[in-house]
Amino acid sequence: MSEQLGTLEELPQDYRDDMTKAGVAPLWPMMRNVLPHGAPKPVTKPGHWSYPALRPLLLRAGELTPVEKAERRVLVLSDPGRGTGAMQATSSIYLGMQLLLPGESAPAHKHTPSAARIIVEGTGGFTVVDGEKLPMQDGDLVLTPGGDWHDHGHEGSAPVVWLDALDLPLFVYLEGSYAIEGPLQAQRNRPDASAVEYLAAGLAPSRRLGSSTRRYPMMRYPWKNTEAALRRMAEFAEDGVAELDYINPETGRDVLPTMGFTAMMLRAGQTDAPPLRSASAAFHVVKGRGETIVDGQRIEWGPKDTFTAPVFAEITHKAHEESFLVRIHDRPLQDKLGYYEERAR
Ligand code: 1HN
Repeated sequence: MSEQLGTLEELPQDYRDDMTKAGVAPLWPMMRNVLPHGAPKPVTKPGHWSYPALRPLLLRAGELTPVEKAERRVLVLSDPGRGTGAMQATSSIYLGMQLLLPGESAPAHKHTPSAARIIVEGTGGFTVVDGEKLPMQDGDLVLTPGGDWHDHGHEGSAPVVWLDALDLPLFVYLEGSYAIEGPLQAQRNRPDASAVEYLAAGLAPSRRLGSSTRRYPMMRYPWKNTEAALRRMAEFAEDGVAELDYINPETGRDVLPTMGFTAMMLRAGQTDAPPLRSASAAFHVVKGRGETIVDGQRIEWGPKDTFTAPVFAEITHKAHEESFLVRIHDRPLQDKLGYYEERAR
């Protein structure tokens, strides 16, 4: 392994000028920037967005900007390492808090990035994805896979807020991000698949030769099921944390191509120090209070807060009361690229 690599300043000015004119640059002064030794050096810094701080700002957006002028009325959660306005919360994950007021609707579109939403507050909101009406209740996970038409509506009487997570940064990086707009969708007159075909774990509709399944058969994961499953698991988890991955019920695999979702329950007083992971992560607090140390930075969280951790972050959670968190991460992407990794603490 070579030690110090040569610098740009060591090179004669005329040579540097000639290289610039020719549109080339030497690799060696920049090599360590793109290929640090041992582990990545993330630009991403841990972030924390307290819901009590965001909520009034969102409601003000509701007064200032009609949904027609916004299409999606969202406050973007920018990675502190990249600065306010950055359209990403981690290397690969975009996060935003979206507000829909009673009677409003957000127009239909489809786009290349995939989205998922975790409902933060309010009742009566819904998303229509590919003609399926997906009601939104606190803590529900609702998918909007890339390429699927989606529009949002609100039949309730109080503001509805949800957290959007998209793999947008990847698509922007790939110069592959775009949307197509369309008319509001006709809704099939039936409950969503979580209440029809996939009511119980381990059971899926029987297929006959020639019948097909949808690529995304289940697009709403009701929180009440997740919480009940975590609670039961926690009863037998001894000192361990109860953690459940959201999966596609037909394939058993991740629910979206690049983003994964993992729900976790911590009992009051419980701590958890997961291995260092190559995936970046955002944590959304469905309920509870506690603190998490991310790379030495202490984050004191409460209900509906959101916080982030860069790749390979050292993370220690401590719940002050019984808590439920959903971790949004990019392990599915890293698995596909063949480099997902966990390191012991
Ligand atoms: C989008 O389509 C939604 O459909 C929300 O609700 C946030 C952020 C960037 C690009 C597309 C939505 C978005 C978005």
